[in-house]
Amino acid sequence: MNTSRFLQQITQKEQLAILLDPDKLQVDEIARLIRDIPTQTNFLLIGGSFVSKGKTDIIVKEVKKHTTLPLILFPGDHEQLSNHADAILFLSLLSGENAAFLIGHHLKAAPEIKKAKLSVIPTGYILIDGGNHSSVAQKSRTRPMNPSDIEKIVNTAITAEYLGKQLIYLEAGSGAKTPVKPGIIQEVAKNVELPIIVGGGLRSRIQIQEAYQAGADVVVIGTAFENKNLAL
Ligand code: 1GP
Repeated sequence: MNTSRFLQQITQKEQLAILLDPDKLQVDEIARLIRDIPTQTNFLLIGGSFVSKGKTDIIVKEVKKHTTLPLILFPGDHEQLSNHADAILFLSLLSGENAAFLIGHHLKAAPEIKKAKLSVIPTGYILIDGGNHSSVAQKSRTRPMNPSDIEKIVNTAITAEYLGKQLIYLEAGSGAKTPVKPGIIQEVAKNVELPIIVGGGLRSRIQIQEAYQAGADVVVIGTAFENKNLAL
């Protein structure tokens, strides 16, 4: 499917994405895991900060056997690719100034992505402090943005739009103590035209509803699903 149609499909109002981290999964548990995916789920993200080479493709192939949900790569680096996925979030970590995460991994991955014919979704990825030392911060060696500095967060999102990104991902980090606050989502939504994904630390129905009401088009749940702790 072409990228803009795909993007439209996955960012319709109030979408729910479940994140699977290949690093934490074994092939023989995938069938059961897929059965546990909430019926409201619109698509799956697959990725993590620390995934060994080749594991992503193994897990993607297995997941595809058990579900027809769209499957989108959410890679922590250039090695987390699979030509069996439907699309890839081509993430630029705009909250930090580590060149490897702004263009480095991208350059290494581009020829493989081209061959794989994935839909590529240019995504402005913004890490906001969620109260713990997130794996994204560790892996990228960048500092998250201060949630109190809403102006800078909004300006980063506006910059993402001007850079031609097609999606904004507001990330509090996996297992965040404090998810991205509705006030931040609201200000970003007010100032950019792009669809917004929000993830990190969301675990309750109320938090998810608040994120949607504030302007999130997509909410991502990883840890709460893994821990069977998701209260929808
Ligand atoms: C992490 O935004 C995702 O990259 C999901 O976070 O694991 O805390 O749900 P959680």
